[in-house]
Amino acid sequence: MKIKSFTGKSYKEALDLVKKEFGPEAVIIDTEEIKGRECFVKITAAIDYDEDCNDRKKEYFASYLRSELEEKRDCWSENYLSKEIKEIKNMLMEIKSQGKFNKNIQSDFLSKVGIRSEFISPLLEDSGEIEIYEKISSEIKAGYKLSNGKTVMLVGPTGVGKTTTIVKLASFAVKIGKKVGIINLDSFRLGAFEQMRVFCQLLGIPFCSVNHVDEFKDIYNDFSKDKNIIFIDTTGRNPKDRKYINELRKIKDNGLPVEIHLTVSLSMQDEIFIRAKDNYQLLGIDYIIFTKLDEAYNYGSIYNIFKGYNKPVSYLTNGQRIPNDIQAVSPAKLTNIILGRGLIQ
Ligand SMILES: Nc1nc2c(ncn2[C@@H]2O[C@H](COP(=O)(O)OP(=O)(O)O)[C@@H](O)[C@H]2O)c(=O)[nH]1
Ligand SMILES: [Mg+2]
Repeated sequence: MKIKSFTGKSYKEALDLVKKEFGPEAVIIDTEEIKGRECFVKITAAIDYDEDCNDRKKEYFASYLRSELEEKRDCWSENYLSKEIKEIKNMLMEIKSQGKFNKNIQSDFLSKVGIRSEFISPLLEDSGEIEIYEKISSEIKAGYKLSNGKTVMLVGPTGVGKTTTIVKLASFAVKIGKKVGIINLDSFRLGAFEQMRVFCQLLGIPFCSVNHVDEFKDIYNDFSKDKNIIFIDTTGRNPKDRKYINELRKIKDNGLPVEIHLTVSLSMQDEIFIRAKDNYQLLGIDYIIFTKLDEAYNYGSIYNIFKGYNKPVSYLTNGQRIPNDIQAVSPAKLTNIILGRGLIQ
């Protein structure tokens, strides 16, 4: 309990002083009017005041503040602030590099589908995923129609599937009512002639063999007279063999209306065909056929080789079944295949 007297010129003035110091809880104990030269009023008031309790409260509050400050002290330290600023900076950098980040993902994706590194950067320039698709599909040329008057010659290394592809195409042409003939220039390889002869017998397709390119023109003119479409199967020899390339060249040099389809197997490294480009181009490649898609893990090589030769893709083959495993495709479908999003059925 605390007791104190307050004096004022009037009762009100003294009471105001009581209220001010003791608050509304104050209890008036005594009031006295003191008269003299000047009159004043003395009020004695008391308040229930637990000093100890107040001190405990103060101490509790002070320790609470101390612990709060202790806890937050790190927050205001220079290290803490610079760490925070660094984190914000990193976040901003990450947002800024989001574009670059996406580019890395796209670049990884394109190399996974087998597109060579030299072709990846141009595809990524100002490109999102849709733009990459659009760039490839607007760039790549594909599609072919077997029609009357065509002479289709397949060239390419041994074992890529030239003979098999010709048999597939010839059977298809027969099926749609075309008069077809096959000329074999593959007599160099033991058994190649026999293989083709058996196929032609089975399919009822006229067949002839040319042993030397110099005889070709005369035999061709005679053989093609009553036919709509002629297929020429060639020896698969090493494209580095310039003599072989020069021999084959004579066929086109003779002015015959021959379309040359370079046959590329996806089960072989595209490097082989890219390095052989100069030699094959001497032949005057008109189209590219990609074979053995069923044996490939990715299809980016189609784009790589297209970029090397810049010739339309006439056919894709995806198996050994004759005549089913072959088809011509549109640029859109081929782009999906290259990007691993669509498969040839
Ligand atoms: N898996 C698969 N094998 C094929 C394909 N095309 C051809 N082949 C096979 O490849 C091998 C060589 O084919 P061939 O036509 O003799 O090749 P060529 O030497 O270029 O005439 C044969 O066993 C064919 O059955 C294809 O698209 N997929
Ligand atoms: Mg062959």
